[in-house]
Amino acid sequence: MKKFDGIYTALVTPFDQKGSINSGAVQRLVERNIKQGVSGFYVCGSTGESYLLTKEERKYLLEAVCEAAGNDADILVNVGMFSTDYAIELAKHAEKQGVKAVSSVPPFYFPFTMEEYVEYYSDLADSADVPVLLYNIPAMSSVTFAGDDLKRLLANEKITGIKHTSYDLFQLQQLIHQYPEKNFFIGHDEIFLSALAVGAHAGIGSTYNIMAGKFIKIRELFMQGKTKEAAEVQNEVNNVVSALCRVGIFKGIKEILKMQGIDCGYCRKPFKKLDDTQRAFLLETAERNGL
Ligand code: NAY
Repeated sequence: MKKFDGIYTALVTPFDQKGSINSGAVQRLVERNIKQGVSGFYVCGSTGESYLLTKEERKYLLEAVCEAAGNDADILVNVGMFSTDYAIELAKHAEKQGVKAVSSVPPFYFPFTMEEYVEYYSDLADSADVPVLLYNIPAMSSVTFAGDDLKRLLANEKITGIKHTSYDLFQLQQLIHQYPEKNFFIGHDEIFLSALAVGAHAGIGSTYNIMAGKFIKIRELFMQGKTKEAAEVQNEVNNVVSALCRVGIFKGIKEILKMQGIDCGYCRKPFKKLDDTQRAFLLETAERNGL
């Protein structure tokens, strides 16, 4: 089983002025992140506005990212939506693109039973020859994987890990200890250092788009035992995350990317554009924290 290590940028989806996917910007963003030292990319996540994309756009975006990354990065992709068939179609497409794993949010909107979620993930695991990562994001999905349900899910050899987008570090620590052979990605950038301290080896994050170098530095300092210095870099990260949370994370990341020279357009409606006050506050915070 592949063990994932390092940081994986949850890519934004760049749009051009007409609102179509901008493959040139995809390429620039992917190349810049690879130069900064990321291990790979997480495509079509929440950050990628995947639920505002059509199925064809999701496939096109994945193909553009795979082409831009070549053999220089691992590609992971979220295939989740409402239905099993939809996710299976995307998983089969992803397998053909050579991704290293597919992940999926639990099917949402309808309140499915845990039995149904468990069957969903085993259907997905059976559908394509590619490892599956569970996506634990209770704040958005209202589903928390734990206890015996998780045991059943992780007993499936093709389910090789979890993207843990939760602030519950107690649960993360226990899981890492109980399932040493599986992969655990921390999905909240603001607790990246804390997650390393409880044994996480990898992260998937939206703010890596704009500051991958800071996360790589945190990891390096942590591995050298320099936790005080690592905490200082995490503090800079958190000042930016805090400003992003105030104005809207994905919209804000796209504004900062524009400031950094990679125009990724605006998030799709119903997201609104930042107003001038929000933009000035965000960019000033970003600059003050070394971006
Ligand atoms: C996704 O699907 O793109 C992710 O989950 C990436 C991880 C991000 N989670 C969410 C829900 O946005 O980077 C985090 C998050 O934006 C950051 O920690 C701020 O809370």
